[in-house]
Amino acid sequence: MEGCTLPCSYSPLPAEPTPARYRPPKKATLMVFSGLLMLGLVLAIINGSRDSDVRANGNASLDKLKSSMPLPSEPLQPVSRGPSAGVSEKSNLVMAGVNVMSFPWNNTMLSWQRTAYHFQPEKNWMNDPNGPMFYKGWYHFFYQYNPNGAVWGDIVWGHAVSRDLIHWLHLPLAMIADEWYDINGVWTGSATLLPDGQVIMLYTGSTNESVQVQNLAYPANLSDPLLINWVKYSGNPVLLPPRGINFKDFRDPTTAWYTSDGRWHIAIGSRVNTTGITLVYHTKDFKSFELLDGVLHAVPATGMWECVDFYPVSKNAEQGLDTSVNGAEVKHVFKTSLDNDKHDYYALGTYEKANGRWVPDDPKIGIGIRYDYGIFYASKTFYDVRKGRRVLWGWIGESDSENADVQKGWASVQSIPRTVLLDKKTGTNLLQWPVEEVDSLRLSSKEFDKVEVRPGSVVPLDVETATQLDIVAEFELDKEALERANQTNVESMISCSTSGGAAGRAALGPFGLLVLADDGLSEYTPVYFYVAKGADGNLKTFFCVDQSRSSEASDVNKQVYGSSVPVLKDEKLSVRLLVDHSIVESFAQGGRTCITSRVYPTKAIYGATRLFLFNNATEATVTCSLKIWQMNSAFIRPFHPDQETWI
Ligand code: DQQ
Repeated sequence: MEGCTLPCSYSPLPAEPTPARYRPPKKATLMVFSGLLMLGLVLAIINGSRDSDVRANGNASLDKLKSSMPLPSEPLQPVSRGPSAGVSEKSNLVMAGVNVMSFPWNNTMLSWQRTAYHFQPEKNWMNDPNGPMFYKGWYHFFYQYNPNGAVWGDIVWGHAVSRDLIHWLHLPLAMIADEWYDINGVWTGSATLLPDGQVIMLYTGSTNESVQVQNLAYPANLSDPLLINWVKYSGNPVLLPPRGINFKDFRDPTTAWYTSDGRWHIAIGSRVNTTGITLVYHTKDFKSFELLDGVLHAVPATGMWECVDFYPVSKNAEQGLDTSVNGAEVKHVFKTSLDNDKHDYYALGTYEKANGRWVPDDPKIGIGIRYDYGIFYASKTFYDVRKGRRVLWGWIGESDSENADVQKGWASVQSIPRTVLLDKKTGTNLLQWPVEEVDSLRLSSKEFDKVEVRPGSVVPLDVETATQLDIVAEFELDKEALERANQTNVESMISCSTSGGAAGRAALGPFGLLVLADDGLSEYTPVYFYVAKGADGNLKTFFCVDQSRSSEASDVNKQVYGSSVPVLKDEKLSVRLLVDHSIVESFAQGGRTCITSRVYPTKAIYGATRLFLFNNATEATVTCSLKIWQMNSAFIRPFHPDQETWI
């Protein structure tokens, strides 16, 4: 075991982290520094005007729409519990430190927010996905879970199994906090399936003195396909924070990968002062580990790195790769979750076999690009040996108030699992797409062919209720308007939010869909494109979600999310949306850019939920073709032994 026995003292490490390479054990490397940067974002409150004639008129100007704000009841002052406990601030940083008025939520409204086909425990708090794997015919999903309430704390491992990644059976808790080395929390970890059939689970434990250590667990009975019972290794912990690393900055071991030196490697997130870093260890038996020299990756001013993920993607094939695959046809994805801003970032690069270095394709990439521009954190992939694909899970937190979470008795959902492939057309990003099994929930569908949406108009789409939908849409801007459009300084737009959200009008946008809307458009959430012509004559496309009018409640996040998205020559603008009550997952251009939002309407709920097209461009008419499916609910329920043949 590397490091010292607890409690131990730490010595400084070199200020400049270096790339990972093999080295003799016991070299001190990093320096301790405390302090977390919490980013407070400004709550966007945008007024509009109500126009109840919109649906009757068919086309009405979006910029006339207004939302009526309810009268405040009592002031709400969110209390941060994460940093005091070391990790996992509630994800809604937008509201942290901002005084907002709490909305008088009633049970009818809150019950509607529970999702129908996203994974959720029956009650209480959930956060990170842990140890996903496919084993003996079952997908296993573990997750960070508080069995005692709807806020983060008392963390143990929840466990569920599925035949298809959509319908789930809840199993008993896999691991509880019952040893000195995890008594303050059984935190995040990953599974490794060894070629001889062993299942290795490495996870972070928060000890009786709140030191972060790595522990080993394994199934009690490998012939049980449900892997119900887990054994914690008697020699735990298997890793202590190395000298020079703060004892609260050492967590979340990855799935291990095997290299030609005959050893398994794992990565663990940490930091040196404000530089986020990833340590790499190698091992032969998962009981004794050796720290490698340097780091896999480091980026200054990014703070603590959580839930690092490291995996290969194929440069040519449309298939996923097992975690140990490497070679000329492979790129390696490095992903980290920034504790500072609660976002996941990834970068593509090459993992050099000879020296164990990971070299980013773009030396200037820094922390990389976002997996998802909305709420999506602490994600983890696994290789699905059954279908030969890499599957990504992400924790989707709440963006309402903690009071509301306590009232409804649960908090957080998991994303629909996404396949991950390299975008072969650009070579610079990944494509994320809902696993094909979600299509099995599709019920009746409606198609709308070439709907013309004139500048400044809203068009209702008659799909009856619109709380559980799968929407596939393509948009085309009229060519004349594209040619006529003036060139602008697109760089000055910077982001979706600085271009004024869905209400900010320009020649070529915004245009898209209004989801989770009510008939009178007092509440609606635009998911939209925004095209601008740059000074060089080239078009730049943004993909955004505007939550500013999503709810009449004021104690929910009203941010505008989004980013620019590459649109290649001859590509149409395309989007897929999965709407499931309070969650909307949006995938633009085949999954090149994704935005997940949590939406908490007060009126646009149950049978009152509607769907519209809108075009707030001043010049261009937009033509849209869509196919929209009503979505069934998934079976997500407790397991009973007589259901073993289920599905
Ligand atoms: N959540 C876990 C930690 C991890 C954090 C604790 C990320 O292991 O760093 O619940 O959300």
